[in-house]
Amino acid sequence: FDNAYHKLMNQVMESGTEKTDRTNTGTKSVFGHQMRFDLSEGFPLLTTKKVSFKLVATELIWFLRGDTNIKYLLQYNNNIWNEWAFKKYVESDDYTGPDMTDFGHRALEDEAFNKQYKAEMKTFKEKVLNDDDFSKKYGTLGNVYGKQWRHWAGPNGEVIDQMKNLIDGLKNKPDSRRHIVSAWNPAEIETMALPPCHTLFQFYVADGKLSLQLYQRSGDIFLGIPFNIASYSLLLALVARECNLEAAEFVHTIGDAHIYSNHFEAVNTQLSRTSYAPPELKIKSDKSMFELEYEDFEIEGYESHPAIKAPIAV
Ligand code: THF
Repeated sequence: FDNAYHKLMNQVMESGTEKTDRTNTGTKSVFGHQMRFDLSEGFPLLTTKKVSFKLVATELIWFLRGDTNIKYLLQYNNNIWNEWAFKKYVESDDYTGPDMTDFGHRALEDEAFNKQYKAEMKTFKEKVLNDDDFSKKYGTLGNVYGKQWRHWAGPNGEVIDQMKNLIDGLKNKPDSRRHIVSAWNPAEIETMALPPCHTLFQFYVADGKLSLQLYQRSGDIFLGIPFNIASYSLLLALVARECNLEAAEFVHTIGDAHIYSNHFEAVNTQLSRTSYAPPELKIKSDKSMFELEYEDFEIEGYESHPAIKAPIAV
């Protein structure tokens, strides 16, 4: 599994095009890349750096619950979406602390500012966790994944549960070519903290086996992609289990596949490492996929190189 990912890192490092981006960090990128992961060979949690299965699983459960508020993630000490909620708060009229404009870059360059930022972020997290009114207002990321997957707003006020429709479709019409869930809702892009990177996914049934392909419009190769591979592989395993099918391939198609310029060193470190055998996923419950909790999952035999720290571009 690591090989497919290393090939992508290598390709972008060697022949990617330099490009500026929304976050003003600078990237090297390629357009249009595909990787395939066969789940019968194990679970694709990368081994050439430690990837937190807990963060991946709690984020996916959060999507599946239809939740868009980071409070749930914070309860599991999952901080991967904090910056986007924090950004909305510090840009609002309710925020009266020190100026946090462009906090992502300034925290990296200015140690005094970084201290202030960390203190403000800590207060923000505590308020999201403990103050219900605050959490309702500023813990939410708007109409992101969970909303679109489970509660897409139809034109006449009806609510479309794309995940339930997907499961029904897979059970009743496995050969259909319409097993699609879209997070890209053009009418609601403006109301999202970040337009969805995982734009659309499709399932495919053949010979009693289930495959899943994701179209990801934009992929942060070093920080995001290892999460995305594990997350959609977990989704494939859950949907297969729900429909009594065997999980076959996760096909990962990426539009703008980029490495941020401040990740180059981290990427080279990872490229110098040799992979281990992949772990196995265990689900220790009979509950439906919509009721599963993080505690119901176990990842067995995960041997990996140490984590590699790198800054997230906001
Ligand atoms: N924005 C950017 N620039 N990259 C992304 O990957 C990304 N996401 C989500 C939304 N916006 C994005 C957020 N997902 C990490 C991983 C996934 C994220 C955000 C952050 C991250 O920092 N991972 C660290 C560990 C963090 C920790 O331990 O708390 C890592 O080393 O893997 C793509 O979906």
